[in-house]
This record gives sequence, C-alpha cells and structure tokens, in this order.
Amino acid sequence: MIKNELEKRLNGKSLSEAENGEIYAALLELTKEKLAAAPRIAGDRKLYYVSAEFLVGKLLSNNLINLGLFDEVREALEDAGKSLSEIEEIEPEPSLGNGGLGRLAACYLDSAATLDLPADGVGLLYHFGLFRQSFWDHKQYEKPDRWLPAESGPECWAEKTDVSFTVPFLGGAVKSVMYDVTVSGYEGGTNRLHLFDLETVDESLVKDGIDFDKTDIAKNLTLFLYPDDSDDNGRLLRVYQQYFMVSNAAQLIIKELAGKGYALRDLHKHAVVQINDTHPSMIIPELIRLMLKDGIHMDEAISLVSKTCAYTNHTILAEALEKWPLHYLEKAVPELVPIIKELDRRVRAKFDDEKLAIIDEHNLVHMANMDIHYGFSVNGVAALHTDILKEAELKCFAEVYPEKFNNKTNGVTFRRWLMHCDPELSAFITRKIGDGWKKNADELEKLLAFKDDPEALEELLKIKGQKKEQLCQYMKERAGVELDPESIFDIQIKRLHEYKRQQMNALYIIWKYKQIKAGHKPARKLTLLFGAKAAPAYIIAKDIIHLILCLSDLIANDPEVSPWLEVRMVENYNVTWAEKLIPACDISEQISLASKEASGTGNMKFMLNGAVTLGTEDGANVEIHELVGDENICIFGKSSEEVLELYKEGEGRYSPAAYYPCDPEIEELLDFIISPALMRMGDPENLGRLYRDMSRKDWFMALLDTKEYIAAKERLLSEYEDRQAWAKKMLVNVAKAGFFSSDRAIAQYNEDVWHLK
Ligand code: DL6
Repeated sequence: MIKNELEKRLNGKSLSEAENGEIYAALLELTKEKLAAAPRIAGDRKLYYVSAEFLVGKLLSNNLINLGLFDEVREALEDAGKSLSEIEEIEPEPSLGNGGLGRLAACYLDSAATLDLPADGVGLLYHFGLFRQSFWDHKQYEKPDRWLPAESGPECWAEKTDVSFTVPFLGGAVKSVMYDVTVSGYEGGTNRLHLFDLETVDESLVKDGIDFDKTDIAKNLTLFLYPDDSDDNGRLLRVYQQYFMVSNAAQLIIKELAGKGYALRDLHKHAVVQINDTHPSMIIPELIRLMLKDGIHMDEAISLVSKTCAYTNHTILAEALEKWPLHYLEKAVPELVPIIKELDRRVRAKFDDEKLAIIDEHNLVHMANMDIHYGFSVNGVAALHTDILKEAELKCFAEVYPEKFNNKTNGVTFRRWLMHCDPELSAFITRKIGDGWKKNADELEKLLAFKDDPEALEELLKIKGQKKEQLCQYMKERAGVELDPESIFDIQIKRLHEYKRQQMNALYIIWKYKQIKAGHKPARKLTLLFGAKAAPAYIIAKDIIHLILCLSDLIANDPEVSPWLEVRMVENYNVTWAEKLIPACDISEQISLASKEASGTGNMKFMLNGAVTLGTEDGANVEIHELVGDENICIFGKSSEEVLELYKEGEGRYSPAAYYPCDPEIEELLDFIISPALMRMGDPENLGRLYRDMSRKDWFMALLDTKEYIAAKERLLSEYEDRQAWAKKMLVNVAKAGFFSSDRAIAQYNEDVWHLK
C-alpha cells in the first residue's frame, strides 16, 4: 500500500498530520527508490541526444505516471485530505531550457524510454538557468533563477555521480562533475539525462541581477543558459560552454564504449549522436580529436565520426544558425581549429561552391555546414520546414547530399501533455474508447465515433469548463487576478519573438478595445492570455511585452471595456504554467509569419487538449490543418511561398509603407501605440521605438496579415457561440492529435536514423 510506504518515511506522522513539504520529501524518496529498481534500458547500440536545453519541467507526477503509481498516490493523498497538485507546487521547476527546442528534447527522452530504446540525454547543469522573469512598471526584469537546492541532496532529481572528465581549457584544463537525472518510460525501463557541471563553478559571482564577470570562465561556465552574447566576452563564453558540453559528451561516449569492451573504431556501430540544433556541433571535431589522440588516422576518424553523428535543424532564421568567428575558436578551442580547417579544406577540395564551405571568406565558421557535411542525417522538424530547408535555405546542400535530408515532424509526450495536465479529459477519453490510446496514440481516432453524440459533446464542454475554473483558481492564487471562466480563453504562449507576432495579437487587442469603446459589444467576454520571456538583450521583444502589459492595464482600468475584454500576461512563463494554461484554452494562437516557425509544439499540445487553432499555414500548423480539415481550424494569412517571395531583393519586396500610413485602419491601430492614453501609462521610449519599428521596418511582416487576422479571429469568436458545433471541433482536434505523439516521432527517428534495436 502506497499509504504505508509513504508513512514509513514520515517519522511516525500519518499522511493527514504531515506537512506538504514532508510529504513531498517522502514522495521524492519513494519515487527515486522505485526508479532505481526499474530496469535500466540496455542495448548494443545507444543514442546520445546532445542538447544545450532540456526543459524537463517538474518531474514528480511525470515519474509517478510512468511508474503506474499516479492514481494510487493521488487517491491516498485525497483520503488524507491532501492534494497532489498542491504538494507538487513545492518542487522547483528545473531551469534548463528556453522554449520548444528544450521541451522537445525532454519529450523525446520520455518517448525513447517508453519505446524501450537505449537513449541518454547529455547537457549542462545550469545553476541559474535562463532567468526568472518579473514584471514591474509594465516591463520585464530578469533575475537569476536558482532552482537547485543548496546541496544537491535527496530533495533533488539530479544526483551527483563519480564520473568526471578533464576538459582542455586555455592551455590548461578544467574538471567536470556529472549529475544524472533518471528518465522513466511509460510503464517501461529507465534511461539517464547526464548533466555536466564545472567542478570549480562559483555561484557567488552572481550578485543580484543576471550580470556577472563573463571572463572568469573557470568559475562561471555553468551558471547560466545562453548568457548574454551582445558583447565579445559573452560570445566567447558561449563557445566555451558549448565546448565544455561536447567534450564531456564525447568523453562519456568513448568511456561507455570502452566499458562495453568495444574498440573506438567501432564507435559508429554502437553509438549514434543526435546533434540538437547547432549548439553541440563541436562534438564532430572533438570526437575526431579524441580519435586522433588514440592513434586513429584522420581519414578514418572523419569517416567514423560522420557515420555516428546526425543533425536536427530547428530554425531557418539566419541569425540563429550559428556562425562563430574563427578567432573565437582559436582562443576558446585551439585544439579543434586545425581539425575544423582540415574539414573545411576537404569540403573545398570536393566542391567548388563557396556556399558549401565551413569557414567562409570572412573567417566565420558555419556550424550547420559542418554538421551537414560530416553527419549522416539532416532533418527538419515539420514537413513544411524540411521542404523549405531542401528547396531554399539549404538547397545547395540538399542537391549534393539528397540522401541525408529527411523530415521528422515534432511530437509531444501525451503522458505530460494530456494524462498529467488534463486527467479529466484523459478519463473521458478512456471512458469512451478504452485506454489503448495511452500506448498507441492513433487510437484517439476512435473518438470520431462520438462527433455527433450530443451527450459526449456536452461532457467535453463541461470538462473544458472545469479546466477553465481550475486555471482561474490558479491565477487567483498565483497572480491575484480573477478571470471570468465564462469568457473565451484565447492563449498565446511561446518565446517572445517578432516572427511569432505577439505584436500582431496586440494590434488585434487595440482593434477590439476601440470596437468596444465605439459601442460594439461582443456576444461574450474575451480573455487573452500571454506567456513569454524575451531574451534580455532583445530590445524590440521587450518593447512588445511592454505594449501588452500596458494594454492589459489600460483595459483592466476601463469600466467601459473591462466587462468585455481582459488581457493578462503571466509572469515567469514556464512548463508549470503551460500545464495549467493549455487544458483551459479555447483558441490556440499560432500566428507566426508563414515560413518562419520551424514546427511549433505548443500547437500540438493545445490541439490535444481540445483547443481550436487560429493560425497561419506555418510549421506543423500545416499538418494540423491537413488532419482536422477546414472546419476544425481557422487558417489565415499569406502562404510561405508568398512570404519568401516578399523577402527577395527587388521590386516586390515587402515594405510596411504599403500599410502605414496608407491604410487608415492599420494607421489607427499603430497610432494607438503612441496615443496619449498609452504613453501616459507606459514608457514613451519603449512605445515610440516599437511604433517606429513596426511602421518603418516590420521585418516579420505583422502588418501584412493584420486585417485578415482580425477578421479570422472575429469569425472564430462567433463560431464559439454555437456550443455543440464548437464541441465537435474540439473533439475532432483531440481525435486527430495522435500523429503528434512524440512516441511516433521517436519511432520514426529510430526507424530511419538511429537503428537502435
Ligand atoms: O523543434 C522544436 C522547436 C520548434 O518547434 C520551433 O518552431 C523552433 O522555433 C524551435 N527552434 C529553436 C531554435 N532556435 N531558434 N530560433 O528554438 O525548435
């Protein structure tokens, strides 16, 4: 009995007498024991998923679900008058990621373990993570997010191991310490997430904000994820960090290979390395370096490493495809430079095309180019994204290596993003179609049998209502804000970036505000919720946050408008917030400029939880559209082909001047950003800068789709009023979401790329 097992750990207290903190500690200990007893997944060939980010989220419930203990624990606690979700609040959320890329890595580890594939993650243990966001005076402020307990002891999932490596560094060396987080599979065995820390790291370098001495590398290397790179020292630090990560990964791989009794020459038979975006790209020259040290000849080392490494591209934004000045590498990783030069020399000897070079004429090292030449697989993360890579961004590479290019549309784990975050919906699904969907997500399609069943649809609406009530409660406790559960919840949660076009949503808000002021009251109140962190040095992104926060305040304080419209941005948006927001959502905002969002994974989570997508034909929205059909999604905006045309040099090139000031409707919306009402509330510098940027540059073309967006959203809002018809849309979305299970994505990676079992 779980109750007895827990009470054994409560020093004589019963569950009902114990404090939540004590129960959490008991649960953690018990869960860890069970995980330790679960079989470690083994195999002759193993995947190393190397990534700068692993946005794992809180782990207690996830592990309980995977161990098959979740319901029993929840019930035992309920019987004792306790709530598992309240107890889970005690757990700090590991600050090990930024956005979709990191969350995807966490989903993939979960699915690999579920499919019984030997697959470990390798990354870094950042003490202060990305940053903790707070709002003051309608602006974002950043603080270190110290999520680790003082001593990594029993109260933490990451456990110190005795594995340590020596990493060459500035003519000398630094030592690492490896921490392990056990990764459980659903009703399966376990893998590990290996997180490396620097032995000599010194947290006292960080005082109050997120500034610290960037030059003291032997003390600061694992303090922050993505330290500010707006100056040379910051950029150098990022190179050091990446090298520290990949050198540890490479040494671990080689150690494990030797541990199994295999020769280094057989690396490619027993190990596969997935390079998650370009941050871990230096693992290619690092593995080659270690092989050369071991006496393997350059030709053979290159060939072996090329058969071991595969690369996933997560973006077509040029600024995110890393290019490091060679002189940084000469300073930070001098041992790798001759190898990288040799890799480039070989490329140049083979191909007479500057675009294919690794080191360009400006002495910039193109990390993705190195991955493509010296990896055996290159994949995009949604069908459209892969097509754009093949036909535009990486066309010259796809022409010379057509066999390397493949698509792996992203996926999300349904354990966390349905079973855990919406147990009510999960129970509904199981009542209707049995629980086969938990292991085989395609079975969700069986729900389609209920799409004309008024009772089932009514139940679905009731569940959504419950999730909205729960979110309202959470918002009240967390943010002191009372939302109206009867209103429509329209949610945009994702990193703040101009291409994701939160600013276009802000223009909608202005439009709606003006409509209400002009007496056009909607049928029902609309609540717009945002969650987003802006990179600390990304000025315009922070200005967009400022605009949204000002609008939020303006509306909340306007008695004419506030009964009909509410805008809130949650502070410090993270996985925990996402788990509360997604199940409560009616309208999922996926409004990126077509061609720019590689895939998106929030779009999948929302759909799975019965929200209707309002989106452009971008990333995985395209596949969602194909699956659910026109009636169950609301698509608007220019296509990716049209957008790519508009970016080309020459006459047809996009200019916001086509909309501002010549289109009076758009003019009115943009002018509002610098209207006295907003300028009084906000900071004229931020608002003025954003207004100028949007009216003169608008690099991500928000104005291009604004009018269509407003019309589409209004259409969707009116459709919401036919509750049965809306419930049918919800049901179709849930039923068709099976394709977006990360179990499917991982099975495809394994089939086409990894060949683990
Ligand atoms: O593949 C995971 C995730 C995609 O869903 C997003 O569309 C994409 O923006 C994100 N990419 C990154 C990489 N850097 N940038 N920009 O985070 O990957």
